[in-house]
Amino acid sequence: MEEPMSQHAIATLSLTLLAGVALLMPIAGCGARSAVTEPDQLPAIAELPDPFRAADGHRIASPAEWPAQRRHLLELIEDYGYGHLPEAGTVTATQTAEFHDQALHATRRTLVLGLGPQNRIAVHLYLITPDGPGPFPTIIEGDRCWGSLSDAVVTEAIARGYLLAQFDRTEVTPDRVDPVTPGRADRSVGLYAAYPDSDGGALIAWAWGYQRVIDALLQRSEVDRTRLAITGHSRGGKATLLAGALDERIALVAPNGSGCFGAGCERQLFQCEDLDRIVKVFPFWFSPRLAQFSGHVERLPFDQHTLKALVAPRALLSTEGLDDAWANPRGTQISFQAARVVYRFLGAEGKIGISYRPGKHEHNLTDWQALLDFADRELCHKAVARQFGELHFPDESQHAFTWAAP
Ligand code: GTR
Repeated sequence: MEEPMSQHAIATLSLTLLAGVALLMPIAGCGARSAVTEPDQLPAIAELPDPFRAADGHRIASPAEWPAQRRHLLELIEDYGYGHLPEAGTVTATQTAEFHDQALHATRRTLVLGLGPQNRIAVHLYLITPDGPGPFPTIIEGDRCWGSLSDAVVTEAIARGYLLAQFDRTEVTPDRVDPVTPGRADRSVGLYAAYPDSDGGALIAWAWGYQRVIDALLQRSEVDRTRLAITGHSRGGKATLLAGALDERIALVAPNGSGCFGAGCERQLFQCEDLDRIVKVFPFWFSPRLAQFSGHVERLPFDQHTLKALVAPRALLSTEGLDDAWANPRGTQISFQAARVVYRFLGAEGKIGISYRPGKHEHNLTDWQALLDFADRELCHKAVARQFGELHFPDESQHAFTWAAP
């Protein structure tokens, strides 16, 4: 006959079970969770997934439940899409150059940031600060790898009173696959040399780069910590939206021409890039888990309106080229409309915008002017004539999603 369990044995067993449960708990920002449903076990969802559906299946009822729902949605995009953010660590900043640009009425500075373990990842940061008393609203752009900001953009932004901060996201992690581990971001240098076991792809590493630049900027008195904006183009726009979804310190998020896994849409496709193609050509941008959705986008538990909703109620503007078909401008409108339902639910409908211009895949002065107008309105409370909620394509939202705000 079995011995009855003593009180002590029961207590010990409960503690062991508790410890076992704790091991399965999600640890935000500290690597992959151990208990994640495999993609082939997830339900098929033909329409854009309902952003109000909580982890236990209930629909949230009020904005008071949104912070918890937001954490759930963040887990979905990290677990299945982009991988997990490595820890923040500390940031060092060393100024290497400074000169006053008389014609521009601004001071140009170059800094070298030291990021990651032992501050070993060197990232150059280029600041252009308007003359006059700060603190200034600040716009961060991470595409220095594609060249410095044009004179026209710099002149207009400085004249409107914005501090510009530019860096090269590929100094955080290069835009290439690891030579040894197929399909993963490069582990030989940069962030993933420091965190080789991370499940993150290049996009979340670049988003991490935006966050560390913000850490450095927040040490500077000329930067207005309440008026931080970020922007980037195409793959840099995907990283921009992701950083904006992750980091609530960012007041305005402005991805440009970012398409598939940016401001686009994975389920509403109009002769554009799709999940199957992007995980084949750029697997190292993502968590390895995303490739398991190839041929089964309907199992993806989020879509790009989910990332946009994660920015709410902060300001979000996507700027798009009407002829940039590969980036899915028509699907981008649909995901804008879906995310706007969440913005409305949170009482912030006017803070999500979309701006189309004629033309193709570039980040040009027209895009920047739309961003500056939006920033003038959202960050500087100026009256602005431009509208940011206009639809350019027929309204197809009723075919794309049937849910409404609770
Ligand atoms: C394309 C890619 C797009 C976009 C673009 C870019 O090759 O398919 O997703 O990121 O590159 O970054 O310019």
